[in-house]
Parts: sequence; C-alpha cells; structure tokens
Amino acid sequence: MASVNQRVDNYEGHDYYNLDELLNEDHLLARQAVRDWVKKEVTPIIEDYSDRHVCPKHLFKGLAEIGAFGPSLPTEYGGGGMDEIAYGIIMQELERGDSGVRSMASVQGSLVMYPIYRFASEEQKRKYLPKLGNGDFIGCFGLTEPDHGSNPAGMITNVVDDGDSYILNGAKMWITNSPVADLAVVWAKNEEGEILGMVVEKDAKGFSAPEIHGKWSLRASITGELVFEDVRVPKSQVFPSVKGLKGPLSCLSKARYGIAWGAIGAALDCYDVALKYSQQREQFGRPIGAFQLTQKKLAEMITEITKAQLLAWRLGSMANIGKASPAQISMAKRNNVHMALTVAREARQILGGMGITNEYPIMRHMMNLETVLTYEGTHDIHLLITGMDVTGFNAFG
Ligand code: TGC
Ligand code: FAD
Repeated sequence: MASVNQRVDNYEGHDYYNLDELLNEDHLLARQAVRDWVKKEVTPIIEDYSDRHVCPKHLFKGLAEIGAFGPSLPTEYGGGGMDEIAYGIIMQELERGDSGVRSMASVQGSLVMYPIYRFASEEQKRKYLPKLGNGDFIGCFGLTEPDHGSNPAGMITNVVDDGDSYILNGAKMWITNSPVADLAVVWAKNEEGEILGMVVEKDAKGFSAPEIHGKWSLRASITGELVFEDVRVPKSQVFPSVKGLKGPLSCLSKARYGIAWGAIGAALDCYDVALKYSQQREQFGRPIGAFQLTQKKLAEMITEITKAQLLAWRLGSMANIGKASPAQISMAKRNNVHMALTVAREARQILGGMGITNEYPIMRHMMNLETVLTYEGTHDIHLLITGMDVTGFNAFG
C-alpha cells in the first residue's frame, strides 16, 4: 500500500437532522476554518505519520493559529473567547482528521491551560497562558500512574515540604505529549494526603519524560512517562486555589466534553468514506450500496451519528450556561466514543479488503478509538458514574 496517503479529501459533513440550524455564524465559520485546515495540513500527512508512529509536532503551531487551544477560555488568557459549542465543533473537525491531533489540542487547552486559568496565581497565568495559547510552549497533564489509572485517588506521587519549595517524587504513566512538553501540570499528594496541582518545567533537575513506544493506537500522538526524582518545585509553582481530587477531575470534565464532540468527527469520516465507496464499488453487477445489508449498515450508522450529534449539542447548550453536570458529560463521552468505534467497524466491513489498508482512514480511526474508549475514564468507569448518579450507590470500590 501507499506509504504516503493519496486520498482526495472532499468531506463536507453530514447533518441528517438539520442541526446546523441550531448553530450560529461563529460556529459555522470556526467549523469551516478547521475543516479547511484539516484538509490542507492533516489529511495529506496523517497516514504517513501514523504509519511511522511519529508525532507531527509541526502541527502544534498551526493548531494555535486556528484557535484550537482553549477555544472557550478568555482571550486575555490565551484562549479563543468562544462558547462551549464552538469548542466542541472544533474538536469534532480535528478528530475527523485524527484522534491524535485532537488529543494534541485537548491536552493543551483543557488539561493544561484550563487548570492554570482556573487554579493558578495571576503571576502563573501571565507567565504560561499566552505562550501555551500561541503554541510557543507545549504542556502535558500528569494524573495517571503505573499502579493508579481508574483510581487516581490512590496516587503515590508525593511532595514533602522543604521551606520555600516542595520535593517531588514519583512517576506518571501514559502522558500525552510528555516527551515534547516544555511543562507538565502534575498532581501529587502532600504529607497530609491532600492532592495538590503544580507546574513543573522540563528543565527541573531530577525530572525526565521518556517516550512510550509500541502503541498500535493513536500512533501520531506522542505518549510518555513523567519521572520525578527529588525534583525541587518552588511553592510559587503550586496552584494556590485547589486541593483534592476535584482539581484534576474538573479538568477531565472539560476534556471529556470535548471528546464527546470529537468522537463524532471520527465517526463522520468513516461514514462519509463508506457511503461514497458503497455508491461506487460494484459487485454482482450492482453498486454494493444497493444491497439491503449494506443499507442496513449505513442507515444504522447515520442514525447513531445523528443521536450522538443531538446529545453533544444539548450538552453544549447546558455547558454554555454552566449546567452540564460531570455525570451528563460522562454519559456523552461514553456513548459517543462507543458509537464512533461501532461505526468504524461497520464502515471497515463495507470497504471489504480495502478497509484494512492505509489508502482509507477507517482502520486508523478504529485503532485510535480504542484509546479514546479508555483514556479520560474508561468506558466502564463512565457507566459506573452514570450508575452511581441514577441509583445513589457507589459501585467503584
Ligand atoms: P469522588 O469522591 O467521586 O470525587 C472526589 C471529588 O471530586 C469531585 N468530582 C468532580 N469534580 C469535577 N468534575 C468531575 N468529573 C468530578 N468527579 C468527581 C467530587 O464531587 C468530589 O468533590 P469533593 O468536594 O466532595 O471533594 O472520587 P473517587 O475517588 O471516588 O473517584 C471517582 C472516579 C472513579 C469517577 C474518578 O476517580 C474517575 O473519574 N476516574 C477515572 C480516571 C480518569 O478519567 N483518568 C483520566 C486521566 S487524564 C487522561 O486520560 C488524558 S487523555 C488526554 C488526551 O490525549 O486527550
Ligand atoms: P485500569 O484502571 O487498570 O483499568 C483496567 C480495566 O479495569 C478497565 O477496563 C477498567 O474499566 C476496569 N476497571 C477499573 N476499575 C474498575 C471498577 N471499579 N469496576 C469495574 N471495572 C474497573 N493519563 C493522564 O493522566 N494524562 C494523559 O495525558 C493521558 N494520556 C493517555 C494517552 C494514551 C494513549 C492512553 C492509552 C492513556 C492515557 N492516559 C493519560 C491514561 C488513561 O487515562 C488511563 O489509561 C485510564 O484512565 C485507565 O487507566 P489504566 O490504563 O491504568 O487502566
């Protein structure tokens, strides 16, 4: 198969329930700008970078230029000053290109800029946010540890008070962007067992961020560890206004919201490719789209995509007035990612043997979505969040 993808990307979206009527001019303009950028900058290179398992780092600057970092954060702090629906639409168009490219933006905007904006001192905000917003700095978010993934409350990474500084020890695992990051937002326990957030710069003595190799999923996104060996962190680097797990979990709510929208983009790309293929590919003297079994697949795909679009739009409307609860966000993340993975699997079948090649984006989306199903809270953890919300009983521990 071609080592560099030759795909002609003539994607124009699918809107079966006329949801565009619910969008405003700003949403539509943002969508078109990001769609154009993805066609120009992502589609032509993404199969090659995924194939080589290399992160297209040069895209960070372009992502900043199209306003993909913190679209709903205030402009004075490096964000885009848009609403939550615009943020969602931007994530959707990026993930239409590749989940890893959307990850680059999610982490920078929702997991690095957002906690600094929300919890840091004014001095920290002024120091970091403009440079994160324009892509001069790359950030990462360290919550997960080798032995504590779904249960971050059990973390063992810790700080010990040493006058004007803390001494940080421990390790974080599976951290998007860590090997290329200039700074890390790190969550660690103090001597009282309270979780604190802090910014650790890459040059800090005792800090390293080795890359994790061998991923079959999200291959165009770079993932690594964070290792802290007696790292001295000045107290001015610690977030003054948050303690406890609600700090990192509130960042996750912001990022999970973006994924609920983003996953629809991957599904739309798979649907778009499969629909066009079914209209052109002939077997038994007819287009395969004329067979009932192919129509069943396509009809179910667009039905599930449309339901996910409605869920995301309603969630966005609630988020705009500060009324999207963490549990509502969990439901949308879980449903929409699973929907996208199912759509990718069905689309792959419609393309027959061609579906497994890198001439089409479907297998790449499918493999990417296996990560998206797991990170930011696994499929089953989000089910348990909904279960707890509706029953009042905690089934985690
Ligand atoms: P629990 O007792 O339920 O909650 C502790 C405190 O946090 C509050 N809270 C939230 N606040 C904001 N947003 C949320 N989503 C929140 N969920 C809970 C809660 O009200 C409480 O506040 P307070 O004031 O009472 O202290 O905590 P728990 O220890 O029982 O944990 C619950 C559980 C299992 C749901 C949580 O630990 C969880 O969500 N686990 C999943 C872990 C996870 O999602 N990790 C993601 C790591 S980052 C990542 O994957 C980035 S991928 C990046 C990319 O490339 O895109
Ligand atoms: P585990 O928690 O060990 O779970 C394994 C299985 O057990 C899952 O199926 C889970 O659903 C199930 N399980 C766990 N507990 C329960 C329970 N109580 N009841 C029922 N089932 C349960 N983390 C970061 O902090 N920052 C990042 O930037 C980041 N980026 C990532 C990038 C990639 C490519 C990947 C793969 C992960 C990333 N993560 C990141 C980590 C991610 O959030 C975790 O992988 C995820 O939270 C799950 O943790 P785990 O892998 O340790 O699985």
